[in-house]
Parts: sequence; C-alpha cells; structure tokens
Amino acid sequence: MEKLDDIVQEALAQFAGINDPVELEQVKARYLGKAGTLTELQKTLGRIPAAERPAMGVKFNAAKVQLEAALASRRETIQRKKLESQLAQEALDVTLPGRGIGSGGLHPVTRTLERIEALFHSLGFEVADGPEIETDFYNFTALNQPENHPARSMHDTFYLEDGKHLLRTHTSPIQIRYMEKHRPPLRIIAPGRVYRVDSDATHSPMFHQVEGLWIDESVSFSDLKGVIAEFLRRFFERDDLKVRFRPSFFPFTEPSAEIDMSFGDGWLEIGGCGMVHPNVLKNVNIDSEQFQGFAFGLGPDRLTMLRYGVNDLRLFFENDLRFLKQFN
Ligand code: 2NL
Repeated sequence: MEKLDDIVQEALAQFAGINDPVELEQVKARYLGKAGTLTELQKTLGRIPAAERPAMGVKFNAAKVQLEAALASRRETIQRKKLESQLAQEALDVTLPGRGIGSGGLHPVTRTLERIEALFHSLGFEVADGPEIETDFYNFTALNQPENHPARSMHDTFYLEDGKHLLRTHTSPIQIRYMEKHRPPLRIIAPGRVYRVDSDATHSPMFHQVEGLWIDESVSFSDLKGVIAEFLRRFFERDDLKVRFRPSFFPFTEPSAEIDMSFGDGWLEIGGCGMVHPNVLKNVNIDSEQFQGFAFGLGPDRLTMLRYGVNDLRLFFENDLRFLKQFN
C-alpha cells in the first residue's frame, strides 16, 4: 500500500526535525492518535478484499512499531541534547586559580588614631576608653557645663528616647570616669567616636576626637604648650612646624586656648585646650588646691585630612574601597 509508506516516511521526517518533547507528543498524535492519519487509514482496512487483509494488517503493525521506535529514539535524543547544553552552560573550570580574599588594610582615621596613641605613649600617656552612650552627668554636668548651655540643646546633641541617655559629644566623659577611679598623678589620652547634630562637607554627625589630660601637683600651662607642640611636630614630621595658643573659652578649662598650627602662609585651628577648671576636679573629688593640670581636645579626622591631603571629610565615612585602598 503506497499510501501507508508515504505516511510513515512523512512521520519519520517530521519526528526528526523536532527538538521539544511536548511538540513531539503532539505530532505523534497527528499520526497515531484516535483521529491520526495512520489510524484513519487503518479504518479503511475493512473495505479491501478479505484475502489481502491479514497481510495488510501485518504491514500496519510493522509501521506502528517503526514509528514508536523512531519516537523513542527521538525522545532520547532531545533529552540528551538538553542535558548537553545545560552542562556546557554550567561548565566549571576547576583548574582555574582562586580569586583570593585580598589582604585588607586599616582605615586612614584608624591609622591616625594608632599614630596618635603611639606618639602620646612615648610622652608617658596611657590610653583610656569608655561608653559612647552616656548620661547627662558625664557628658555635661561633671564638665562644669551649665544647664542652659546651647550644646545641651536637641539641635546639637543626639538624645536617646529614654530621656536619660545621649550620644557623647566629646570624649571628656572617658576622662571623668577615669578620674573617678584613679588618683593623681595621672596622664591619659581618650580617643574615640563622638556625635553631634551636624552634617556638611566639613562636619559629620559621627566624628572622632582625642582628648588628653595630665594631672599632678605642678603641671603648668608651659607643660601643655610643650606637649602639644612636640606632638604636632612629630605627627607631621616637621621640626619647623609653628604652634600658636589663642585665648578662648571652654566651661571645663580656665584659662582656655585654641590650638593653631602654621600652614602655608597662615594658621589652621586644629583643637582646643586649657588648664582643667577647679570645678571639674571637685566633681571627681580631686583636691584642686593640691592638684592641677591641663586638658586638650584634637580632631583626628581633621589631622588625617591634613596629613594625606583629603578635602572632604565625608569620604572617610562613605567606605568606598576605591578611596580607602589608597591609604594601604
Ligand atoms: C576642641 C576642644 C577641649 C578639653 C577639650 C577637657 C576634659 C576634661 C577636663 C577639661 Cl575631663 N577639659 N577637655 C579641654 C579643652 C578643649 O577640646 O576643640 N576639641 C576638638
């Protein structure tokens, strides 16, 4: 029967061109399904002479077996091709060298803090530490800062919702806590993070401070000048660096001064200082007749900008690796 051979050849050609398993089953139904071409042809068997029927029946069965075999092999081919392309896509070269995790490095401000600590250590200062969340007493009251002082306002200080605590606005509370626990003579620096409501190119709501304190029976303002000038000359590695003390006011020191250093043709303010106010000593039960001393405050962020020539403070706190990598 010529028609049967044509249908088989057509079906085989169709199967061979299909790459999708669902489509293959749909095409199969077109030939072998209830209304398939082959099935329809088989229904005409009843009309041929009875003598030829058995032979034709054998041919039809052979044709069906051939098509089922072709389908099975095509299904296998489609599945193998899919697996091969998946394997090619997910190819993993296990012989490639690893990426490594890099060696990391210290933040430029951390480098400055470590440098400041090392230099003051060589001048006989211990490093003290304390909490960043403070009480009104340690941050203001103990430091002779009156109730109505503007720094206490919510515009300048971050207060916690409990109404009892605040983020320290300077590292002085470290020194108050230290003086409560230690009797003079004492010589410390207090480095750390501090917080103020302030944000622009030269102010960050979080910044760093290093305060220093030296209390003994005869520590004078000239000791203060010597220590600060020596520190700055060593920090900037410039023996000819000039340092100027400009009269100023702080509630916790008397007399008080701003610290300026020579920079190009002019002067640059880099901190404040003074002789510790007798009220501050009284607040921590140190006899202000027997003992006196000096205190100072420096901005390590500012010192880092000057030492490395950085013009925007915010770069230190954005943590962009392209910036930070330059310091290591
Ligand atoms: C500045 C000014 C200063 C102090 C900080 C201080 C601490 C105690 C007692 C007395 Cl416990 N004084 N600290 C004194 C004068 C100035 O900082 O411009 N800092 C960046």
